[in-house]
Amino acid sequence: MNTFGQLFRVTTFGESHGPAIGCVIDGCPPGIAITAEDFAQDLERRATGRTRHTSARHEADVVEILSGIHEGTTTGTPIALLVRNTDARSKDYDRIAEQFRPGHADYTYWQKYGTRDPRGGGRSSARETTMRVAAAVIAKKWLADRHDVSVRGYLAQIGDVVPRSHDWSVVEDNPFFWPDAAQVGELENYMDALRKSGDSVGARITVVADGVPPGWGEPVYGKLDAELAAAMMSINAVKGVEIGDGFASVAQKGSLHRDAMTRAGFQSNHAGGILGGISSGQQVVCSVAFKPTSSLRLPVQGVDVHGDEVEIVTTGRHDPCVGIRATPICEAMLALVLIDQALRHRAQCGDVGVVAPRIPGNAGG
Ligand code: EPS
Repeated sequence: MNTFGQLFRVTTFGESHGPAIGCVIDGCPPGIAITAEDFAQDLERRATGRTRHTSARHEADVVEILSGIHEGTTTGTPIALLVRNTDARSKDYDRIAEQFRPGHADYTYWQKYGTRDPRGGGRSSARETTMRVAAAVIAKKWLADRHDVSVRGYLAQIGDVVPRSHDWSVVEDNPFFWPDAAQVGELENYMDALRKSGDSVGARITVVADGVPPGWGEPVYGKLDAELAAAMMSINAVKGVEIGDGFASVAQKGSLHRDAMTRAGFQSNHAGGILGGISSGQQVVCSVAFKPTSSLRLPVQGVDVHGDEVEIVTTGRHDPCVGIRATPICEAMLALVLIDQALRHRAQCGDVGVVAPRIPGNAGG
């Protein structure tokens, strides 16, 4: 399945080392103003090769609009977007074409399909996330224009390093999307040492949506939190998703976890803005755990396609921490879930309108 969403449906296609990757968005509302610049900004935030801390592969990542946008406005017809691959170096994969990198999808793709495109991991490459980010540029624009909803995120942990303070205004000023400017030097040193060691490390991303009105999300099988979990889990290397306090809720008492309500607003946001699968009007808060990437130059015991035991060494251009550039990807999945749920809510409950009393959703995450 390469399609995501029910009413705002995104289908992505393409491999990391093929001629191009792309997507088709069906069900996009008409009248959204979109410029090439809108795509460029978010694609640049996600791209490799922009700092020494990510893969050195330098893709131009220019979006070509093939259909569905006329004179800077969506027309309501299918939107087709294309990004050409310009810096694939397939010979890097000659050596491991017949091997399964431990911890990688190489083995499971082989077991499922009986064949695979080994160049850059083919379809299992993080390169596929480019098109999610591109599609979400349109989703973010609609959410902002129609509902004043904004989506943003930051790197909340890398290895065992956590931010000592939180300032949204510095997140976009450093290559890590890190909210504590005083720690950026420490992170640079951490990443330099990690890269030299040949190893990789995991990370946690937190994404939030502000301004989501109460009512988005379907209460049983299409819960907003369930769809967020599925959306985040569909990103390469993701191993965990939390909504609000997530796994910390296990150790909490109900008297702490419930978010008290007054006419002036909610008093806390342990729930992460979702109750019973439906948005409460508070900030929607989602945290995502990324595993350490598996393509390492450090040797590891493995098996090849002939069933022989081999020592596997992966050279080439790889991310020592895929979480470093995952903030825009998690934002994208949050935006895609929200636009789809908003359109579904409009379809079924658009006539209901605002119901009293409406408690201000002013407590942060
Ligand atoms: C990736 C390996 C590297 C990354 C790639 C993801 O590329 P290559 O396949 O050429 O070795 O650069 O990410 C991108 C190209 C991208 O745009 O995100 C991997 O193993 O997943």
